[in-house]
Amino acid sequence: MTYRVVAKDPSGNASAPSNEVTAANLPDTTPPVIGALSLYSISAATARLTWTRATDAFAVRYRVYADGALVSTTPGRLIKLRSLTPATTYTFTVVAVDSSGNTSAVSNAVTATTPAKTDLEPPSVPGVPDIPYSDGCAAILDGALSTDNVDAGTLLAS
Ligand SMILES: [Ca+2]
Ligand SMILES: [Ca+2]
Repeated sequence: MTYRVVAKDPSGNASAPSNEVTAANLPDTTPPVIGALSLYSISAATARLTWTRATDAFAVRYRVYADGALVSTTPGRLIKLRSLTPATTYTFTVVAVDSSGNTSAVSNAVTATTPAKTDLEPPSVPGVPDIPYSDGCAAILDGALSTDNVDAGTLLAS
């Protein structure tokens, strides 16, 4: 595509056009520079990782690795990994990839050990549900809560 610039004064008088310049759509061949990876929190089964923004002129996504295996790809800078094994040491790294597929160097490695699982007691068996309303397609279940020794607030029905 070619461009010229024309100047106009407040009275509407226009200059002659400038010389012409041509802008090519240059491919992005510059890889991103990865930011610093750090551990935000860890539990027996989960780890939250965060990192500073990679520098690149174009949109980057981040590939997150645990022990060298790709576990997630995200455009954000914070991730929660699930399904980790308790009492296990992991080494996490992240790589930035720009929209042209150029990859950064591997970030600093963060090594962390998940704690042993301490809550070994399952929630109580839910009570028999009351069904105060049913139209054949949907039913409302009532009065069938479980209790748990650690956190009843996160119980999930299934
Ligand atoms: Ca780039
Ligand atoms: Ca429990």
